[in-house]
Amino acid sequence: MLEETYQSLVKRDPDQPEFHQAVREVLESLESVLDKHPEYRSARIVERIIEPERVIIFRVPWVDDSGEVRVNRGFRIEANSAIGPYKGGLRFHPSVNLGILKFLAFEQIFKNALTGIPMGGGKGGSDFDPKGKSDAEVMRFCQSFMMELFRYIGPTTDVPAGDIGVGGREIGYLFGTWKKLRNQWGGVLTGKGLAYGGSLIRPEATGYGAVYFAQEMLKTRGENLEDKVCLVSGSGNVAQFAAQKINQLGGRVVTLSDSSGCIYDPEGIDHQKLQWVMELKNVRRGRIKEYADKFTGATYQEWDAFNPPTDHNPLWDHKADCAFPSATQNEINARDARNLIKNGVYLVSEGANMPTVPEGIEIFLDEKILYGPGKAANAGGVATSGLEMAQNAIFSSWSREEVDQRLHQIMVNIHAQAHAASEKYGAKGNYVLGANAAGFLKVAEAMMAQGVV
Ligand code: NDP
Ligand code: 2IT
Repeated sequence: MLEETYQSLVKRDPDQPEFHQAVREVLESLESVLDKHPEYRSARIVERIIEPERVIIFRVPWVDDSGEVRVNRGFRIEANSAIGPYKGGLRFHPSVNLGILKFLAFEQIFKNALTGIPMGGGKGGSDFDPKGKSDAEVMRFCQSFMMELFRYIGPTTDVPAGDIGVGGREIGYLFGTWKKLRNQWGGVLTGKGLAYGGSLIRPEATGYGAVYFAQEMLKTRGENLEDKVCLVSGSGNVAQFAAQKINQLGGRVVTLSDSSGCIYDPEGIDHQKLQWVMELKNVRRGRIKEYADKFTGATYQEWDAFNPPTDHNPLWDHKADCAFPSATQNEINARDARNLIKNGVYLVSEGANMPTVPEGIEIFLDEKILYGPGKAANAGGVATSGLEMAQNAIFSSWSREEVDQRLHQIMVNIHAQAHAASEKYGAKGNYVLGANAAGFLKVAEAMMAQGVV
């Protein structure tokens, strides 16, 4: 039955491989859940969840600094609103297409359910590449993007946030345009600056959350992060704050990357070096390559941005204990997964969305390492977006300590839920099955209560 559902999805949208991949992983987890809940089969809950409630595609014209008119494509996938307003990030990257955003929106449904905050699933973005663009160009693009998107979003309807290529700068421009068009202030976007309704800890939340999730997994074996050697990929928002939290907890981060290549620093990317990386990536918008020129003992390996390593990714081929993939989807292939195991890695906590290919996941599960899939491990970002929405709704703001403590508790709860569900459905310690089952059950229950809508 689920195989049939999957095949009809592939037939309907043959050109969306990432979406197929994300759906397949969830369907594989659901057999035993649906055996216990035949009512979900007859109500076609699965078929309804995999079909987005609404897909919006629009033209985004803008004028570059030399006066040329450019045209990009904008998207918003409103995947599921059973438990709350659509919620999920915006991605600006040349690789963005409908299939990639549908996979992200689909994962977001379950991730958001796991946070315990009433948020439905959504995702959006554009094939616009902010890299190499001036601030003025990025602003004009964001204004044009919002001139269309504003019709569909609102603080209790659909609340976008950041993702790859969308950080504080972009959220600021998007928010300013929405406010002007609506003549209204509202918590319609999260990841806002502190000066205009943002939440403390939101920038840190995804990376910190992935590390809190790792701590919980380690606890099940009576261990912690002290002295653990950690591989982190990416050097953007998630990677930076995952590295910061690992350092705070006594671990040693030895790698970072961007779409051009990766660096390896066996002595560790300590607090001071990380501050330098943050300035490099967030202020100067430079390349990670410069790290190896700046710090002796570090090495750099280049790859082609539009032809990233398909054979294997050298970042995953170093001796280590833990890995925190925090760049993008499918950045760990089967060979990388085997290299990780061979080099001693026994914990993988995914800061990125779907960074491991299905064969890689199989290897991690077969080897019984501590493997935290993205929809559980990186849920701290959207959870703290939920906390930002709550603060906006009551026109208040909480202290750093308060938000961090709530984030920590949410990650502890997500771990506990995923662990408990894995046990209940006969695969103790399999967080893939646990997270998929626990997230699905919440959404399914809400959908059953609301009838066929
Ligand atoms: P950023 O844009 O801040 O950073 C992305 C990093 O990954 C950059 O270093 C970028 O390199 C690198 N990267 C992007 N695309 C590729 C690619 N195709 N190949 C190799 N490297 C690439 O994004 P975030 O840190 O926010 O997002 C990273 C991951 O975390 C994504 O999978 C995202 O979906 C996920 N995530 C983000 C959350 C958030 O709150 N921001 C929440 C949950 C998950 P370069 O500088 O060259 O572009
Ligand atoms: O993938 C994700 O969870 C995000 N990019 C964050 C979404 C959000 O609404 O904060």
